[in-house]
Amino acid sequence: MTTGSIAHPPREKMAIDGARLLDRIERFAAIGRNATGGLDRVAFGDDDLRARAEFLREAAAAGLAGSVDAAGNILVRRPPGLARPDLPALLVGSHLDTVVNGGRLDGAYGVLVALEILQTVVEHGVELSYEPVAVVFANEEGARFPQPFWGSRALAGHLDELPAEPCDHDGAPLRGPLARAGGDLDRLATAAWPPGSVAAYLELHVEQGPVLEAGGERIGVVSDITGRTLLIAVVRGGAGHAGTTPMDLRCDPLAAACRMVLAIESLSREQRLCRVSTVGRLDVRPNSPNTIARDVTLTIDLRDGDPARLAGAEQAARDLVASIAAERGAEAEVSVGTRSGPAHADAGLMAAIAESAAELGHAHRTMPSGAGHDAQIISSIAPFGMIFVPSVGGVSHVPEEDTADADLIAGAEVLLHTALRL
Ligand code: HGY
Ligand code: MN
Ligand code: MN
Repeated sequence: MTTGSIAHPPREKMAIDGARLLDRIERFAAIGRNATGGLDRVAFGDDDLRARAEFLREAAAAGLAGSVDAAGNILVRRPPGLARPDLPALLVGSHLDTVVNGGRLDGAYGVLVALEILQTVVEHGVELSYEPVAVVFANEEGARFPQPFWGSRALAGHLDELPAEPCDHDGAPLRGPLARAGGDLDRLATAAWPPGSVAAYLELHVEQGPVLEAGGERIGVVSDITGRTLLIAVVRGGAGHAGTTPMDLRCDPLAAACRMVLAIESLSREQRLCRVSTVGRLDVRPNSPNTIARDVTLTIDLRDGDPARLAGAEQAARDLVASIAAERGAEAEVSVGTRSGPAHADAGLMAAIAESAAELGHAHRTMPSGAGHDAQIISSIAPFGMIFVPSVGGVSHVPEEDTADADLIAGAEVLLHTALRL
């Protein structure tokens, strides 16, 4: 993407309202906070709905125009009379939903900066080369409804990658909760943006890893986003009494699943078939101390920057589930939760981010993302740029997730200057 800006106040005169941003971050950090300080704001749950409503209230109070599309994505635009719908959009955003017991910044930071940027542009009477639109993508994490990147897939028109009747891990349908959020499963196709309508997508996010903190840089210029495959394996055995069923007559799916967990870890740790491999969720039924389990569901999260390695790791995972189940006389079936290919950031946007960081005096480095992001889905319809700020201790998806205020503000300033460059 080439950069070239039209006339507006000099960049050095433009600044976000840092106090306003930090205040919003703290207020949203309280929505869905649990007793241990983590956030349980899983997509389309009550707390997610509260955060979404609050975001729309903040946008309205700032004189901006908020709306919700059929996928449940929130879109915020400049008010009528100012907005230029004839221009391609500069989409800026992230997500508000969290994992279970997650952190206050993963996603929320990016959407609150997007709101701040839009408000700042309007307050300064700035005209950009593209129409700025803030976006809150629905269900990025897939923590309850295992269709991660739900909203960005719909906006990008990837409806073939979404189940017709999505359900959560317990089989509860998405239809109702989506409607409560303002979406409409029957009109999902209307959420797709026409080709050419998005000039670029920018996302600001906490790094969620240790690289920037260890290197002493304040800004990460993301070059690539990892590919990710999420498989759902169901292992079925024979439930029974833990005290009376002889060991040689058992078909214990939980014991089989435990062997699968270690074998999945080995795919990356020992065999190096992919960069990382994780079983993060195990659902045991009936999950009773003195009952041999009837069936077990496990999630298999595989990641790598190379699609061929990812495909090889997926086949190896399928093979090990089948062989361990067969050894134990259990049945097993594996389905795909999601597959998202690796994505490369746009070189022009990377350069604009790096120039903005340098102009603002922030040390920066180019780096890949081991986490998945909506940007990799949007990359199929528009060039993307992604900015990281350091994560304290390199941790995320935990209550301890944190970033220094100065870094939070620096990231927002770099994003603003990047948008002004386009
Ligand atoms: O799982 C991920 O990489 C991201 O946090 N959704
Ligand atoms: Mn996350
Ligand atoms: Mn995220």
